[in-house]
Amino acid sequence: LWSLMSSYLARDVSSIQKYIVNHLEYSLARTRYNFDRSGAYYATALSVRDRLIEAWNDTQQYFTEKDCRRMYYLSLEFLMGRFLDNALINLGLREQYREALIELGFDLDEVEAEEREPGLGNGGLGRLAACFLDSVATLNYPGWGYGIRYRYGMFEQRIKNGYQIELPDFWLTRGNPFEIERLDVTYPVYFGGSVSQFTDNKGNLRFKWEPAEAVLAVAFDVPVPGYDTYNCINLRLWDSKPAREFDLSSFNVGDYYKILEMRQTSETLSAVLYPNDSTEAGKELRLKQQYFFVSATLQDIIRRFLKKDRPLTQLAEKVCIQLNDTHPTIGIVEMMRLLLDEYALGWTDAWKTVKAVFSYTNHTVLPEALEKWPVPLMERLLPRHMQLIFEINFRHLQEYARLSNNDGHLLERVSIIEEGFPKMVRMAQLAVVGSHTVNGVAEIHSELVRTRLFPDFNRFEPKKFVNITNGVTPRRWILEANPALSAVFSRWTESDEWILDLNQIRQLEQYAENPDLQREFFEAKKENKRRLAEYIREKNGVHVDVNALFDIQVKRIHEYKRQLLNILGVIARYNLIKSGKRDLVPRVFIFGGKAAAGYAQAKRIIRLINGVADVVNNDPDVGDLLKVVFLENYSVSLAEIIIPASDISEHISTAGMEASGTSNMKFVMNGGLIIGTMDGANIEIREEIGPENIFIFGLLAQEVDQARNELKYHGWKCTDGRFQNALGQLSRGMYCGQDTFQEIVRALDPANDYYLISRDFTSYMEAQDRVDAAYRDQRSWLAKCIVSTARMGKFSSDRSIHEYAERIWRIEPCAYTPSS
Ligand code: DL6
Repeated sequence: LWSLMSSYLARDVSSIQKYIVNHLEYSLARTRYNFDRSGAYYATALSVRDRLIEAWNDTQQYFTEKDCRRMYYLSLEFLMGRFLDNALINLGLREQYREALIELGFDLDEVEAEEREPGLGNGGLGRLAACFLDSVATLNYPGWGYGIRYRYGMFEQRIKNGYQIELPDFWLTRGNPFEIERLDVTYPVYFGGSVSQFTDNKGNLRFKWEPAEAVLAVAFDVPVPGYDTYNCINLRLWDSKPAREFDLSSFNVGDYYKILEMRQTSETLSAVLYPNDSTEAGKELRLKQQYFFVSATLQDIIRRFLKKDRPLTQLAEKVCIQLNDTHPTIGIVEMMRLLLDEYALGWTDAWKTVKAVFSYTNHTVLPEALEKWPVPLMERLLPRHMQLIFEINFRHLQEYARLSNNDGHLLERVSIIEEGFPKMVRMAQLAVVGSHTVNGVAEIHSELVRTRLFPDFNRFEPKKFVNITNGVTPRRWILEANPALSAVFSRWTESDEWILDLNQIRQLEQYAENPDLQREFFEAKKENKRRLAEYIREKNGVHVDVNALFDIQVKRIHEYKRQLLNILGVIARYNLIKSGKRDLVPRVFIFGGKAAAGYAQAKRIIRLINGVADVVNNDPDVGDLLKVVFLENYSVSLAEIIIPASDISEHISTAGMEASGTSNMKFVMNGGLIIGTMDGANIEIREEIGPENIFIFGLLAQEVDQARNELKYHGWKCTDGRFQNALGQLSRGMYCGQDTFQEIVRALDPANDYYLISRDFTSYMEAQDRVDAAYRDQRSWLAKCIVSTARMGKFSSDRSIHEYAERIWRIEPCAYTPSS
């Protein structure tokens, strides 16, 4: 068997062709007469998957042999983007495949475009998880991702008459060639029922959960290859299927249709991804999803650990688990249940183990995004877990009572249970109590986590709180998205090392004024702008001039991200042109992003942007001086076209509200400058690239509270004529329908302007003037772009992952080489 299995797939072009054609014939059952582009995609993808499986098997076997300490990244979202291109790049086989396909009559880029992107995430948090997996694999760390295989990903956004329409995203219509269904890896997951007590044969009081419902979790594995390494790690996604356990009892009472109904309900469990930014509190299915995924994952982790004969008290020596936000926090309680009820550990040992295993990343300080679950719901769905939460809380409060000399107010704040009707379980408090380390995702955010979210915990356990600033993978976000600039990096650093060590591009800084490098930078940008302009022409039917300044804001539509401030600035610019001013820098404002389906105000903002686009783009007085474009259905693959084409991108959240942002990093790495507030990672980007290379405006986080008070109670009002003029136009319905403008104008009233748009408006416009002035001097602009890009090494996710590995996970690289 070994000799049959151990020959590796060849890497030469003609072998690759054979593999592709083999899949065409035997996996797809097609002939050369129906070898179309879609067939070419599937056959190519399956041939690549074979290689990934090869590397995956060897890597996993090696991790097992070495018995290395492993990290598991638990996340309800993984926004992976398309697989094929990324896999070919990481395997170092892109050119061979390109050639192989040419001879078969296909263009690799076109074949890659056949792939339907899995949208298994909302935005930054899910994309961060994907970047982290790329870095974990590349740096040879023994880690896995765990998540849910949603059958419906993030909805598909269409724009109809200026309004957002949501369509279901059934991304699996034609299957996913990059996953492996593991019918041999399944676990039952239980819900409901009751808890009974008994005394075991050692005289200890024990608890037994007798659930009322069962579903089966089935594993789907997605291999994640590292760049320039043989290591290939795993993203294990759970799908829900009906379990047979309770079928027989229903069958006995003759209710055949009830069985079928229950079976169908089980399948809906992993059906749909929930939005993260509308108030979804109390969604029963969401809580069930969280528990479903966590329960299957922990059973899987424990089974793997116990393959070697050893006690579970040693679990923390070999296993660490990172909670990506609070969504998987019920895992802390599930681990306690497993250790206490299934493996009969005592409380002290079990709790010590749990706290040594888990760590938690916080991704938001927005109060409305902090998860809470009603106690009655939790009692009904997970009765044993609710008992355990009360017990964990009781012991935690005893400890904090001792530490704080019985400070009642403090105890109320640190309690996992929030009093009220109904009582609520605070998942963030639970995550802090059950973890050994809590991290924020940028310096300012981690400071706010310490001082605003968890000041009492920070007072008594300051060492628990750390910062690890986010990062993004240069493989997808430079090498794959921007071949033109990648070539410039390699030429001017005389090597490809920057792909694995982004600090290498610092070498470009010394040539910032060099006309040759400037020309190459300029040409690369121009090529990327052309690509985007072509996309805009095709999708929106709008012609944009590639010599204009491309000003881009792409991210989820949310009031705190302030797309409204941007579009008010556009209106002011339009009015300036209408008043006869012609010597402006021509600009194209490009927007993209989805609004949560239930978030009415965000949807109105989309309507307004499209309304302004309609007026501006059709006004003959304006010409190429100003264009406005809203690109529908923003996604990872669209981001790969948009980001490399920016001259300026906007990261303009109300200070203190954006935890980090990660697109800000991608834009600067791709040779664009940014306009932004002192918020999230903008602050660290400014530190790295220098204040002279970033257009900062607006209030600081520490000024925000007072500014809100001034607006609400002390009559502060924006007297800027441009702002008032724009408001007047909105009120007259110049850009959009009545329902839209009324609510927007109301939100901009000083009494309601929570996001401080009116307050930051003038400062924003001044910053935009500085952008115009800087852009006019193209040589100095290019020098700024070069210097900024060259200084972005810190923001590689490789740096973030090294920090996590060293400071939180304490794991070591474990690289497999095929000859070893
Ligand atoms: O850390 C990744 C990403 C940050 O860059 C964004 O600033 C932040 O808004 C986002 N947070 C979330 C939180 N969602 N929930 N719940 O998506 O995380």
